[in-house]
Amino acid sequence: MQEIDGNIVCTSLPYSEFKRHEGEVATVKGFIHNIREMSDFAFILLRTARELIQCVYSPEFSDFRLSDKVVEQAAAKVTGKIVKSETRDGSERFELQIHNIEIISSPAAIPPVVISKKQVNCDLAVNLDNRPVTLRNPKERAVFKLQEGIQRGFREYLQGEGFTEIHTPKINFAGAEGGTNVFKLDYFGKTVFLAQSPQLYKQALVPVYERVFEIAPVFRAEHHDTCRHLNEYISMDFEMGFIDSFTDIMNTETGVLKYIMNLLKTEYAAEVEMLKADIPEITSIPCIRFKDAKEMCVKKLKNITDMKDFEPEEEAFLGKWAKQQFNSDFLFVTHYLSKKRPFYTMDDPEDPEVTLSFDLLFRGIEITSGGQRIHDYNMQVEKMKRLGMNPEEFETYLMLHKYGAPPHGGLGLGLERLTMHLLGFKNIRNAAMFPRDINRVTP
Ligand code: AMO
Repeated sequence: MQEIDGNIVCTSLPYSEFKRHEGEVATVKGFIHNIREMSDFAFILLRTARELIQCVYSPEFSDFRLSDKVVEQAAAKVTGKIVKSETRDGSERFELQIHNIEIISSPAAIPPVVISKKQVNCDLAVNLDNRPVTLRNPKERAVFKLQEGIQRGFREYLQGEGFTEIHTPKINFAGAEGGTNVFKLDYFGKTVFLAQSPQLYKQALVPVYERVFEIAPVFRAEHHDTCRHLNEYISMDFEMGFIDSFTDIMNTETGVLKYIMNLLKTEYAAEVEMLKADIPEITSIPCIRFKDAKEMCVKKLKNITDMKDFEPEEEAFLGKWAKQQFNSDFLFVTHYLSKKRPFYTMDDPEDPEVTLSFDLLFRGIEITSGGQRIHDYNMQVEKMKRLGMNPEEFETYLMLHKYGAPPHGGLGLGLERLTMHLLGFKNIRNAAMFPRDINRVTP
């Protein structure tokens, strides 16, 4: 913010500053979001980076005359006096009494979807087809501002705990998690894969930095079209060395989530309020073993056939159970079956049928997988062979184990999944800025 001849000039004078500058003249740059013309005056809402500023036009206090250039979505420089007014319920509000509007840039067409109302009222598909425009709607953009807060919280908390931020390659010679859901790519005549996760690299960096984290896109060639799967999503991963138990990872995740929720309540309060986000209170997160959770699901739900993993309805049931029993929106499920976890997962020495792993359910849906990894070279090679894998294909991954690794573990947390359930969305696409699914690669 600059002051020139007593006139405050800024691209976006935050509304919180208006009170302090009452009676002064300010110039604010933004987009004309909405115009409501009355008989002898008009309300013009100016959309700045994070707010809507109410501006009032009247020939009484302006030499300027509204013209057909003053239209919605025009980029404008509005100069006016900051004055106090009242909202309908009688509370204090500040607005700009327009002295002048300078149009900086004019749109060539009117938007294909109405974006100047409180929310975008159209089909999700139409909303997504027009994303560059619909994201201008304050409620739509608030979703991704809040998402920024989640990533910021993840980063800030982990940095405070001595983690180093890393970036690992997304074009890889081998798919990290294995299985069939990898995208193949022709790489100068060679077949390579898009990263399903940073798994193998984040582990390789444990002997380097001890504690690392990454926030980055990952790619999953999911062939099904569901409300909770994307083909590209943002994975928030961390990996930590010298752990005493896999519960160290769960404790770190609890700390991360508490920090994130607190940050959202404080620094993203406007978005939380606008989106009516239901921010959970976290004290501690209850835990249940997979076996016990499965037994409970089988007793309470009908037609459970898969005894090795959970169906979505079982997760939903467990979510409700955690709420009733512990008043918790979160539930850790631990000790998943060895058969169902990836090759790098550490088996429980007390019962090798199960692993030292966990998932975190949030309001009845999985948002995280994690666990302790194998750090011993012979143990890892032996497990790969047992699973029919060829250790020679993982030579660079196995350097981690061969040249000395500490006990370590980590997790992957799906950003869109967490956002979706914080905001009560039925479809994960609402929580993805430019979603990629089986039918959508644009815009
Ligand atoms: P996993 O494959 O379970 O584990 O993924 C971790 C978390 O990522 C999210 N997620 C998805 N979100 C949107 N669309 C998808 N298709 C999708 N698939 C997964 C979920 C899930 O809990 N390497 C391990 C993590 C680790 O052990 O560190 C992994 O990627 O929120």
